[in-house]
Amino acid sequence: MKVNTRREGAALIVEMENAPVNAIGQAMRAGLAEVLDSLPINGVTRVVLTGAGKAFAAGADAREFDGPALDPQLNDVVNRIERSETPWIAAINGVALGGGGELALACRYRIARPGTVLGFPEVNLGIVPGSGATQRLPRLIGMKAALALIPTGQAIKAEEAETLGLIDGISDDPVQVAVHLDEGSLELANPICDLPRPEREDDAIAAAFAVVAKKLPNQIAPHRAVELIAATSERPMAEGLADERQTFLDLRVGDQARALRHMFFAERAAKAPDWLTEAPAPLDQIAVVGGGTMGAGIAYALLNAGKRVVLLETDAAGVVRAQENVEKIIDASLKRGLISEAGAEDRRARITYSADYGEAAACTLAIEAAFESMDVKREVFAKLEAALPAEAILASNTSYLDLDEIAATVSDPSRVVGLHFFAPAHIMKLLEIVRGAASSDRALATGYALGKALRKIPVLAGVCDGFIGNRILARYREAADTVFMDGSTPWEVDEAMVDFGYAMGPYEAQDLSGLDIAHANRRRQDATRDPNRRYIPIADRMVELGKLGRKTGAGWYRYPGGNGKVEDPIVADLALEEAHFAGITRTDYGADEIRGRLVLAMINEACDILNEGIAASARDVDLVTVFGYGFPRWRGGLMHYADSLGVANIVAKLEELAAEDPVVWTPSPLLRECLDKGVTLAEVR
Ligand code: 3H9
Repeated sequence: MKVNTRREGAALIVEMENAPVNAIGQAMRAGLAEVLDSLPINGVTRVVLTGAGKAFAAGADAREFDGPALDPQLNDVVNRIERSETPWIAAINGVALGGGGELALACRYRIARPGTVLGFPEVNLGIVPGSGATQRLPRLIGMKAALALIPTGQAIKAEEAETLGLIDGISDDPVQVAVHLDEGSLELANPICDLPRPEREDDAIAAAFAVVAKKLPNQIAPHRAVELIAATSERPMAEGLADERQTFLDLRVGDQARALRHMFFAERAAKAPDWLTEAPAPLDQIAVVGGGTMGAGIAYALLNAGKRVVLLETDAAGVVRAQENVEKIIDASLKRGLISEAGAEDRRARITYSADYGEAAACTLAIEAAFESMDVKREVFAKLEAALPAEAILASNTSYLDLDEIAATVSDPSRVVGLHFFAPAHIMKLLEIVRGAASSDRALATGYALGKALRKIPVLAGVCDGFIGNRILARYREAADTVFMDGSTPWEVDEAMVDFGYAMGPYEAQDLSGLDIAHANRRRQDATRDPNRRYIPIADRMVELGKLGRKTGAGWYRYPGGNGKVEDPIVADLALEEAHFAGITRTDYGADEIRGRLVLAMINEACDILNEGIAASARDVDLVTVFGYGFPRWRGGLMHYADSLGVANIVAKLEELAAEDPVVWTPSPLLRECLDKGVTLAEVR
């Protein structure tokens, strides 16, 4: 990490270098301070600040945020640049984010390459900008425009930045433009600190509070960002800067910032492990089997990634349905402006629908997303084996069936791997790559390569009922049903979990996916269920009553007119009845107890999953829960949250609950291991 300088005529070119994105760490700040110390330099009339490689600077080095703030501080460097007698010009050669954008705001003049991304994404790390963006940006582009960017972390392209007045020009060679900028333009450019305070815009402030409450609920930083920007019209710059700095420092050490930082780095660490050196199968032509919701979503995700797709169905009617399902997604994407008409046509040109597996003869990967029945899978895999080249990888999207049993249906089971997508498959980022007993490294590498092509978050999982995510989900739902049977209502449970940070509670979510799906799953598990484990029959009663969720107009809630949900007293009565039959005296659980039980049930199961090696690390569980199951990102994922509670506290509460039901609540051996070793869950696995 360094700062390179060179002279070009009357310009001193200062280049920040810290591959790959020029994150601004201590050494870089020290380098910039050294340049400032060296000024004025005889014959130098301007300093041109730029970045080495493809980035200008992606912001402060977030890796430093776990320790104390080290001198020199970025805000001091930024303030000095702004006040420098030798004017600084930002030649924004590539991405300028966070502290990178703040350095640019300290300059008198800003020129960016076409298409360059600029923004202040600090809220995504649970902090507000700490080097003046909340104060300088409103002065430069107005309060309303600043409120549209900083509180949501919204990044924009150079073209829009120019329209807003955030930058002064666009050029393919910003450094040369800066070197040759006429003195007049430079002299006219005031430092932002000398600009008048922005006008107060009450409507924009109210709108910004509403947006962050809706889009980033429960998060402190976005709300504080709005407050800091709103106050710019009322107080001097120095006062605003001091408040911003203190807010940044306070938030930086807070739980939300720690959790979001953890997720930021976890997301980037989600890639093929180093031991996986085998080359993947080519991914140009891919077969998808089954054109239902999941298969159509997978096919569309592949089309988005530029692949050719053969979507296979059982018969002509299935082919028509498959095409309709893909067309629905294309239409929705067109309506939302995500793709153009030409983009839609391009996608249509790359997909073939057929009931003839022979159409897939050139495919090197097949993803089966057919009906969840072993007989169906057996038939599909036999047909795939016969039709595709011998070296093609055969993947199953099964959610619950035994991948090893599926693999055993083909003569070379090493070709088989699980690729578990989440609905809607073209939107949800998680991809569980399920490693069967025989899965070859090539099959796994193909899964990772596909994950990369689709920009998914890949997580390796072992074979068990439900893999990582659905296994945790099953315990979450079991705990919810138990709380419901023993004292609460579904809406109390949902409210408790929404307050925790989920977008919706377990009952509303089940209404969306359909109660029949979980029901079919329970029937499949009847033969293997632990007879000592308590079984809550209310969901079965719901299915008997035809209350399958939104699709039937009623599930745990009623949806009159197909719209907003209303509580259904009949559902609450079902619990009263079942509890009466079972001789249970119901208890009135408060929201804290409900939340505690549901979250602990998940943590305990996740610990077993880690202990059995089904998930490789606590970080992987965090990725699964956040990217596949809506666990609040700002809590850092299930295991990060568990560590914030403390293993000893978790064990104590589980032991208390185990007195009630030892089968469900006995602490996982992994928790005991953590206690014995005195380590956290993140440290133990
Ligand atoms: C801030 O600026 C606070 C200031 O207001 C105040 C300070 C006083 N730090 O994403 P990629 C690493 S807060 C450390 O895979 P891409 C990343 O971990 C900051 N490391 O590439 C990865 O490492 P590895 C505000 C960082 O091309 C490598 O760089 N800024 C940072 O897909 C490549 O990253 C942000 O929040 C960082 N700030 O995307 C911007 N950024 O190779 C965060 C990246 O070891 N960054 N790394 O896995 C991004 O949004 C994307 O990285 C970016 C590139 C769009 C730049």
